[in-house]
Amino acid sequence: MSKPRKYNTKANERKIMIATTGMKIGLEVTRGKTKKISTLEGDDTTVIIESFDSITAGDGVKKDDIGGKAEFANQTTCNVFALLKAAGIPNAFRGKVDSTRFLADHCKMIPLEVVVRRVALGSFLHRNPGVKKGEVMSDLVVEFYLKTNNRGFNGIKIPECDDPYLLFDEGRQVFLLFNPTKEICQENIIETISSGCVMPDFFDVKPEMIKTAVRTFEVLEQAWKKLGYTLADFKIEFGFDFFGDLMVADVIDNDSWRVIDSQGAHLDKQVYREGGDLKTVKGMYEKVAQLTEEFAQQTMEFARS
Ligand code: AIR
Ligand code: ASP
Repeated sequence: MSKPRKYNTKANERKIMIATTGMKIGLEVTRGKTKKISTLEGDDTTVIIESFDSITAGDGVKKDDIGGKAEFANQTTCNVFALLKAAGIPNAFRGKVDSTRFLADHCKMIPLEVVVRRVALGSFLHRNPGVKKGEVMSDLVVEFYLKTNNRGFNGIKIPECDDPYLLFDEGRQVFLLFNPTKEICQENIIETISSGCVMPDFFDVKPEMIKTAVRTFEVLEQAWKKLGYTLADFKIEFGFDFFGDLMVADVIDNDSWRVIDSQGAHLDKQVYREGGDLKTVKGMYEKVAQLTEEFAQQTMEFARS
């Protein structure tokens, strides 16, 4: 077994665990399709993230409730972030509160989805028609998508699709947006927006985001490998904590990645996207929640190294 790398834990050491007894929920910060994020009364630096039983696909076109999913999602996220913390990857996770909720640093979120890929699957195949499904890439691919809402971003209308694929033109300090399901070429640019309207100092932060996204992927890839599975790809989100440090934030659960066995069978949301029955889907989420409990063991290995 290869020795895990050591990461800089400076940012993590600053974290203070807070007692959850007597904790009062404050205002709702945001609500997504599968979770809600609220502040704590009298504490601007902390949020509580609660998972729901809902599952969606295709930008919410397909939607169901699966009893128990909230617990599985919360358990998975807590296991994942505990491992990342042990590996020294700066992340917003503070600790599990109960079966469906955890505490995290209240971060100023960057409105981007960062996808890292080892195996060519999903939307990557649409954009790269020459690549074979399931091809393993020796160099990880890091991609960015703009998080949009109802086909818009900060008042800019983007009628073509939500969460467009994003390329950078650093010289002009702009983002070029594309429909993720179409080939990437000049004619297919759906919008050009100034990077400043997404984040003023984006190009200064971009290298650190890429480095952290790659490290995060490598840690989780290794963790899944030890259990006999392949982490094919994942989506993570970043934010800045109270101190202005860049953190992996939000959640990382079974909706966030593709995990496949040696036959290429999915343990993740792909089963739902492809029309699997809800009982089978629930079984997958439960299995992933249980499997990621093993990450705790690996957390110890990081602690010993
Ligand atoms: N993802 C993308 N948007 C939301 C999520 N959760 C994840 C998918 C997949 C990876 O990002 O679950 O693991 C790449 O998705 P796609 O569809 O671009 O191939
Ligand atoms: N996350 C998106 C949704 O929930 C797309 C997907 O995962 O398929 O609709």
